[in-house]
Amino acid sequence: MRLERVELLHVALPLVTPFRTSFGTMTSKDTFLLRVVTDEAEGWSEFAADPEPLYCSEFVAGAETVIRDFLLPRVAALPEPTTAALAPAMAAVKGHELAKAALETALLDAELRAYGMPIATFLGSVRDRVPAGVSVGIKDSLPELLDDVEKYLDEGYVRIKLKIEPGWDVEPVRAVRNRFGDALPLQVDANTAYTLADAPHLRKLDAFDLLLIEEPLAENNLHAHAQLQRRLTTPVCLDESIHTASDAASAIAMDACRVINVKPARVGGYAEARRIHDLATAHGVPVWCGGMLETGIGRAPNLALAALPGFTLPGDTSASRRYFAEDITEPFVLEDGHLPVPTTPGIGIAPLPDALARFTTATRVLHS
Ligand code: OSB
Ligand code: MG
Repeated sequence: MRLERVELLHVALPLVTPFRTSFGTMTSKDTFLLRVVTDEAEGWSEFAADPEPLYCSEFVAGAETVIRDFLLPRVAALPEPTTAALAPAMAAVKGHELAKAALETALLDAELRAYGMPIATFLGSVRDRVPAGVSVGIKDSLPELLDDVEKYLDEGYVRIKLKIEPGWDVEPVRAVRNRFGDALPLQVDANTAYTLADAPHLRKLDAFDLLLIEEPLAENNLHAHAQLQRRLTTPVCLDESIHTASDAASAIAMDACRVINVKPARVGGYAEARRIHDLATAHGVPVWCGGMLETGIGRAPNLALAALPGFTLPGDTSASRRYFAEDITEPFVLEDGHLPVPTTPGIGIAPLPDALARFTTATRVLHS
């Protein structure tokens, strides 16, 4: 496979409703897509983070620079830019997992298309559809939250995740439990908003039989998460703190988490995501597939990953209309609480030319 061209397309898609978390409020998905052209096939990917480094340290303009100046030159210098060769070639560049994931996934898409192989087959997926959960943002009032949760349950979502922060935690969880009952699969995500001093308060959540509490403490503080886990019966789940399979190994060894949110972008791509799945599964630690409000380009391969056998908890892989009135691809539609795993070669989806033209704000040729 010879790399002939790499394009970076800035896109901006309005969200159907603002999404508020402990780190900020998003009203649109502003990111970039990568399009690679090889002598055998074309491939697509989506950068998962945002214009501002609030969820993680990476951000759109930074990732564009890192890909253009540091990652792509190393990849273009490879005699054969196969997916397997990519991570070793990029390893000298520290961190920047989301930027690396974008480049690796676009080339993986092209490589798999050249082989005629769906990503689900490549990864070892065992299901043709996956149960869909939904991540519900912080609201201005409890009635507003209950209305939103009710709407999502009516649509068929099988699990609810509530975003929490100090001042919006025990009461919203109590309100949702009171209204929708103890059988509802329910979990919370703090996006690093608490400290160990909040442990007595967070213990109050133990009364509500939550599936997990996601990233309650500072990013990368495995020791603090392990100390918190000792004081909670609710399983701690890590998101932001897991950047590599090695992080996952440390976290499991320290009992810093009993569940892992696997976001392929956050861990440098699908190869590393599968390693984390394998490692966690070998330790009896359940994993689930997180989300970053992706367009269909990022969502399609995530659905394939979520169909691996160790993904035993519903993910944040919601239907396209939960995010966008119009997506950049054919939309993913919820059916009986599930989304289909793409079956065509590569990531199994591509932008619709019309929608792409309308949502693209700038195009840059990075390599030709
Ligand atoms: O912490 O999981 C998170 C969205 C953007 C950034 C971080 C997170 C999220 C979500 C929503 O919780 C996941 C989704 O629906 O894509
Ligand atoms: Mg999270």
